[in-house]
Amino acid sequence: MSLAIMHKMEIKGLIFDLDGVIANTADLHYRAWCKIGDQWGFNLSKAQNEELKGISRKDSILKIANWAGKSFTNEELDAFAFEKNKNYLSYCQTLGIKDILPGVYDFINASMNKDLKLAVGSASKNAKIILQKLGILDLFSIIVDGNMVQNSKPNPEVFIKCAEILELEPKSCIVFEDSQAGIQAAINAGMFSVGVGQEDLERCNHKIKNFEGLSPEQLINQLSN
Ligand code: B16
Ligand code: MG
Repeated sequence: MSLAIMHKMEIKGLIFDLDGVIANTADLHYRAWCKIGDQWGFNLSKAQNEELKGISRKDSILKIANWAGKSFTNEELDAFAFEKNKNYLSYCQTLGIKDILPGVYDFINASMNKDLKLAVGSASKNAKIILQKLGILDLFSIIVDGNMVQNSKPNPEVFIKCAEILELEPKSCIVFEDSQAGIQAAINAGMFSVGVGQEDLERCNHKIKNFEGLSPEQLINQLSN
């Protein structure tokens, strides 16, 4: 049996990152971090922000303080992270169906019709709140979020946990990710990875601009080629 056919037959589960894959929230995280940086007279660049994607809130504040050359106690860092989250959630107030990224809703529905098992694997502790606001919380029976894992991406913990709950082998799963840390987490988990949005994502098996017009069959075909 050719490798291509084997791959097609083996894909049984799809694991979606949230911020930047399902929802247009990556810019809101950036805005909220910039507001913290501003207080320290530090400008968080877009390139630095790319390194924060997929990274936990605590690890993000540590990185930003380090870039800014600031040294804080643990309590101070927690207070900044708390403030960032308060601002982030206030920006999320107006989130709705319009903020689901192009084609995602149709792709998810088509995947369910093909009996593929679905999960969300996100570093965010706000994942359920965000999915609720988008109106698609009910689409996912399995959500592994930042409250359920100890280690940030690129550690594979979040995706391994998804596969365990889905009762699938990692090699039967495709991960959709917008961050380099997330792509590396998928590789570390032994899963296929599809980079979403960013042209310059490295080491993923396949890249898509977004899900518009894409069917699960097409995607699995493209992955196999
Ligand atoms: P929170 P993802 C990640 O979500 C974001 O990419 C990252 O920017 C954020 O810091 C992290 O969640 C933690 O989010 O502060 O809401 O717990 O991309 O893994 O869905
Ligand atoms: Mg993301």
